[in-house]
Amino acid sequence: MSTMRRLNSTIPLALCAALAFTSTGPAGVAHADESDDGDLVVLDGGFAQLSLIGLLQTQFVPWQGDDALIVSGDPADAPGARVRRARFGVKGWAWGEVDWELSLDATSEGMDLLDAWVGYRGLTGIGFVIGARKVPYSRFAMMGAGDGALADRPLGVRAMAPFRQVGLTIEGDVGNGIVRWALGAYNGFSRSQSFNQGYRETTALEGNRFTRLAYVARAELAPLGPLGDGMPDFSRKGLRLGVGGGFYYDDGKTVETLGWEVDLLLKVCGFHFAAELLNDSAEPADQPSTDPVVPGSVSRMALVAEAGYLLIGEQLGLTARFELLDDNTDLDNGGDQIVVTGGVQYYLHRQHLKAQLEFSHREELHGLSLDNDSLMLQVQFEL
Ligand SMILES: [Ca+2]
Ligand SMILES: [Ca+2]
Repeated sequence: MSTMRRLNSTIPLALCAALAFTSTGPAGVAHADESDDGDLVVLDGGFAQLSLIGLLQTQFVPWQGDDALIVSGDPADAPGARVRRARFGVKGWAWGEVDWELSLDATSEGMDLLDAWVGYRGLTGIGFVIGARKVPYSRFAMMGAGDGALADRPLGVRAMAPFRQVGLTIEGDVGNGIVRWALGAYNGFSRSQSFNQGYRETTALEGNRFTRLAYVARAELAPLGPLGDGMPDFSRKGLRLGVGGGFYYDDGKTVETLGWEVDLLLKVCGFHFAAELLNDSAEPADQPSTDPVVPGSVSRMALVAEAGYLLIGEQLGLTARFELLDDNTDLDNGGDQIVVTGGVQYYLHRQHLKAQLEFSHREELHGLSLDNDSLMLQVQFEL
């Protein structure tokens, strides 16, 4: 919750003041207006409160290399414009003990169910959530698609983290959010053919069909108080630190996958630093060990580090990201990549209305070198 921003450490505040002075000048307004962070449209019906949610992201790619492709994680198949995300829905509370969310996401085929869940919060320190939503695994994955500093999540996270599934989550917190934990059981995950396309998301309406269940757990620590929603540090408060770790086991019928991740998020005085290491290994569920047709086990990893700073008040930001991708740790091939992305962000109303211009370079460490760098402008409106 964005309103829970009380705990501060006082020592870094002096540093904050110094940074704010150098970045905005004597007349600069470094203090954030927290009212811009909440939902834009909130209706209160007494027993229930309801917020409209919506996300519209349009991308313009004036230039990119000839080898860049969406299936490979690049912004487009050819220079031009693309609606990256068009989403609409509602979320809210009822009777002070139930929260819920129902939203749709535009796809090439029409509209797909995105989030569809209800949570029971009637007990202190523990909650139960049923339905389709993101599984509690990766910090980058769980952060809202419109809440990053760069236009999209890291390639490594999109390739490695499971996102939404239908299932049951039990989650809780200790010490007013200093420790948070979550665990759950979900319909099994299903990977796309392409490494960069990662896990498929919604089989919400069809239910579980080709897999068994997947189990996910996550814990995170925020010893210096809440970090606030999203990646950029609009609040410009003193040092806040979050460390987390996630684990999943996907008990597939043909492939069993075990994944783990660790992550870090640090915010201070308009600066943010985020890092995440994701690892998984998949192996055939049944082991006819001598059959050469059955693919052997495969291990993958991705390392992400991102740093950004709000240069002017809460309007102009600079962010850079480094990624190391490895889609098979036993092979040296084109799947071993370094990706460097850098960009400038202009926020008119924080995450509600912003424009992001960024350049991405992908370096294939082995094998064929691909012409897949890209330049992209994204404009976002979020309710
Ligand atoms: Ca490799
Ligand atoms: Ca390249």
